[in-house]
Amino acid sequence: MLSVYCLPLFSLSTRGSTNFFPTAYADAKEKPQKSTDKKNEDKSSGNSDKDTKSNDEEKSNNKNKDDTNQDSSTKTEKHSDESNSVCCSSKDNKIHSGSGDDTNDAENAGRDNKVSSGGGDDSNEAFLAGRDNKVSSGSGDDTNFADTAGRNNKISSGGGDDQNFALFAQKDSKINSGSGDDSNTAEFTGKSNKVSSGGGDDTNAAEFAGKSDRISSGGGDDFNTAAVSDKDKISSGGGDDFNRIGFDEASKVNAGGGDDRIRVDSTLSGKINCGGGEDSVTLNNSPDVKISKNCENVITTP
Ligand SMILES: [Ca+2]
Ligand SMILES: [Ca+2]
Ligand SMILES: [Ca+2]
Ligand SMILES: [Ca+2]
Repeated sequence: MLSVYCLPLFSLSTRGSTNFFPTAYADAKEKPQKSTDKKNEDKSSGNSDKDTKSNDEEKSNNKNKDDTNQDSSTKTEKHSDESNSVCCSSKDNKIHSGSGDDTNDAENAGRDNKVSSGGGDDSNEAFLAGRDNKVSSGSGDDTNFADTAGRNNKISSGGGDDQNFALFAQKDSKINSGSGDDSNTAEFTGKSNKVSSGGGDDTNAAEFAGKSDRISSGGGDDFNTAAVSDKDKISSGGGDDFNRIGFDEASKVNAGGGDDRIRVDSTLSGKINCGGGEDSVTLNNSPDVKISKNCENVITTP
């Protein structure tokens, strides 16, 4: 079950918009409260399997509950479309699907889940899981979620036009989206998240995401946003990129080659380096942000 209740606040649909302030903040902010993630993690990190099992039994009505590790279906390569899930077990679940368009879920499933989906257009999710989840999809246009999922999650999506989300996760989530035109989102995710997209025209966002988040978007014409999270760094490489920071402090943008646009809103301090090309910077309510000399056009408001 995909829980697509949180979309990038500055998604493709708002690309180029000057309406920066995230009005969806109030609504979205409520979402983490329904999380049972911390509870799950506490339980799953216990040393006693018996403890974990009894906890699972107390809290779950699911008939498939299981106190042992689960290996869902296909260790062998299949070419048909699969739907695999593990639920309500303690930890160390593995889902592996081959080619074909697959749907894989590790839900309410403790820590250390591994979901890998091979080729095809896949949908993968670790939801209400503990920490240290790995979700990887190969070629094809994939959608991957680590949702309400503890810390140290890794999502890698290979080639194709992928959509990756780390939502309501704790710190240190990593998203790596490879080639293709990808959309990567780390939201409400604690500090030190890393989002890397390779070539292709990518949309990356780290919002409401603690501090020290890194967005690196590689070649192509990319759209990057770091907002409501301090000490962030955006590196957009070659290509004509649009980078935005807002409601930040001590954040940095390195726009690289190409004709880039940078917008800074209500940010207390930071540095903007535009790199080569004909670049433009709009500074809104951010008088103390430093702009390098290689930014040819600077507009300051108010
Ligand atoms: Ca892919
Ligand atoms: Ca890119
Ligand atoms: Ca650039
Ligand atoms: Ca540039």
